[in-house]
Amino acid sequence: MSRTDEAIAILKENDRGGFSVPTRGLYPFQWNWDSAFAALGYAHLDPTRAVAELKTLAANQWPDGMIPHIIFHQPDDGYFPGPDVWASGTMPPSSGITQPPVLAIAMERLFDQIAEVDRAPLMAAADRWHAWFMTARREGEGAIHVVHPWESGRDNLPDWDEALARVPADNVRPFQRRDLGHVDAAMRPTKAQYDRYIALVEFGCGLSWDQRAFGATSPFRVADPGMTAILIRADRALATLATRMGDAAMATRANARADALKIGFDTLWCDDLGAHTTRDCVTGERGKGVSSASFLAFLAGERDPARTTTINAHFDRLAKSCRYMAPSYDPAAAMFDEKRYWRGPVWLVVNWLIAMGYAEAGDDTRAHMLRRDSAELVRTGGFYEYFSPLDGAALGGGAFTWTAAAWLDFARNDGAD
Ligand code: 9WN
Repeated sequence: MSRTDEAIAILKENDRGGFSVPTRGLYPFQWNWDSAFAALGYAHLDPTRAVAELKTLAANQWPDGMIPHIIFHQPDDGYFPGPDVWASGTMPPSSGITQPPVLAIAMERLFDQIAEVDRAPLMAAADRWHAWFMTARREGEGAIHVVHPWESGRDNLPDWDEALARVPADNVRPFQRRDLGHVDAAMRPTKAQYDRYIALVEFGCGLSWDQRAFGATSPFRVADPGMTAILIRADRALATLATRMGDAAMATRANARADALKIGFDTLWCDDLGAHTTRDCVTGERGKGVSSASFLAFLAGERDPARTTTINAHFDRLAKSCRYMAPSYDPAAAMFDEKRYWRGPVWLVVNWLIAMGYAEAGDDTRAHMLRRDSAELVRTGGFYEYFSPLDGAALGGGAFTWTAAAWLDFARNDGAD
């Protein structure tokens, strides 16, 4: 079977009818940014199914505008924390945090391919969600902050460590992790981190999931270049679609948010590091190292020549020290861990977004390098969740939806199949 046939089989296997699961067993529900990427994969088999994925996501928008990070369509005790722990009161149940808003980026691509979609409801949902970020996850004129590491999608990134360590976790109700029944503990977050992940869920519950209050008072509030860059690009996508539909008011709103957020994104520039990095909203502490989110600057519209030079110097340095780009964290940093989730491994969906930014900035060389390395990882390792940047070892869950989608939509364009 070719890798393309395998990717198609994985998408079909993980299709639950109108939504997909990231992988069987480890993640048995619908995840937010996974679904946006999955849609771009389904577009290669069945564009109507692709749009259905986005519609299901949008249909589960909260009244306040948030689109939750997990939608628990059916019961499954193979994952923790389940709906009883989140207790958010929605039907179907959903988690009380969000995830990177890739939705509108996927819409921009999909709507080009399918003429007959009813675009307005999907666009209205994205518009409300993007507006929600500006009030529930932003301080002053700053960047977007996350209130939980899971919200960033890059769960155990070293940049969250200090802020997470401050989260009180002594009174967390006892719980049993399920992830370790599926994946080697050396590839997953630690117990101390999980205790705090759950403490933050309990904190949100204690606020009855009032998202403005959560955004303003969570003991974990960290401004994130990754989330901010993706939202900026998503708002540009929405503005493009709105202009095409003749909805000038929506286009103006989306562009105004993106312009404001670009200024917020600029505040995450760190001269000492020569890259954008996180800022702890509570202490002002900056992230210490270069992460894959640093290379999302071009997706956010970074075009300053001096900054571009230093970001690219980091990129080229990492490319020399890694067999495969892009590691989720700088291998030269003490906190780098080749196998542990977001502390080192390569994730194809992040490569996809970084490459999009590079291509839009006119840097086809680096965009191609990301595509080539992604293709090579799948060709040799298969459709795993993440990969070692040093030797390409395939890690985490197997038969992964977004890795299959990334192959179909992004990596195989390298001609490697
Ligand atoms: C928590 C589904 C998700 C991804 C995230 C990834 C991982 C969940 C977990 O899996 O997170 O949301 O339980 O580890 O970090 O990016 O969306 O694939």
